[in-house]
Amino acid sequence: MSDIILHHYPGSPFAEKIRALLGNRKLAWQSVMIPAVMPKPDVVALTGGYRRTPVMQIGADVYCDTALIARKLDELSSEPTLYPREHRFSVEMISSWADSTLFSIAVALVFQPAVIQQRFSSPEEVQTFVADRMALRKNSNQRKITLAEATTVFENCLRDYSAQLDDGRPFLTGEQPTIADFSVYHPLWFVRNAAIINEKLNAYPKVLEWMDRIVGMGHGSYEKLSSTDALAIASDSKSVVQDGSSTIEDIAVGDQVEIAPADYGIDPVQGRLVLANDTEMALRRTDERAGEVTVHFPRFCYSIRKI
Ligand SMILES: N[C@@H](CCC(=O)N[C@@H](CS)C(=O)NCC(=O)O)C(=O)O
Repeated sequence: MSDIILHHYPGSPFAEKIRALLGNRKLAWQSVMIPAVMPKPDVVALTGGYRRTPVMQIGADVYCDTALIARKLDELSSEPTLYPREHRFSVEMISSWADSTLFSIAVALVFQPAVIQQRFSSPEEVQTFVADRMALRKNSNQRKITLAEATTVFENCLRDYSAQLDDGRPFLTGEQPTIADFSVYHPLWFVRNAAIINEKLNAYPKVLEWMDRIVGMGHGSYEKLSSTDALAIASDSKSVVQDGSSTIEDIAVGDQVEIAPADYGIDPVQGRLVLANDTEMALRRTDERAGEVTVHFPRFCYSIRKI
């Protein structure tokens, strides 16, 4: 059985980014279904407070944020890298833009009242979801994109991307898919799966063909796992991370720290710092049910402070 465990739910675009990557990387994994709204007691037992979706677990190591999860999957697979040296800067920049700006544009389109009402079966469900997402955005520094702005910018993006695909390239930067393809794919997947607005994509067959190339990669082979069993796996395992070093001024390995997303879903996680380098930070914490776990975060877009 594979050691990779993905905690996710079907409708999550960021989870779809990772499911598609698992297909592309030809990796086997275990699938734990989690709630789309709080409370998420089993997720929080693993992460220590981080609530966003998806989360990847390998034994007693818990990886937060798809920017970091994608890098880990790249390391674990023998497929051609998603971060080719000759395009690395461009694909990292496109990926970062798509995961933040393009995703926010898709959210503005998909969460407009007419579309959201089609997603849920009762007004109560709509209310619960909207209240949960308002809590997710509490203290967020992200600018809220209006529907009018999102509509125009989304159309511009599709038009320009379609024109770029006119030269017959199968993927965004050429013959091979890179991380940029998967980051641009998931917000478009979100729109394509939404009622009413999915028609927007029909005018761009080249973009749809490119999406279908990613859909065709599948999700890799997976088996279902319960969240209780995932917690037991964490508690029976030992983290692969040993104390490393810290590149953060005034914060050393061994210090008690608090790490939190810097954009939204700002739920802090506390523990003992075990490593902090240019791309990743990790802390160790103990939970009654998950045991001793190491929780990993990207360096970018996460705040860290000594407590
Ligand atoms: N930067 C994060 C963003 C993750 C994110 O925003 N995920 C959405 C779902 S697609 C989320 O967490 N929504 C609230 C929730 O699932 O509780 C990442 O790349 O993983």
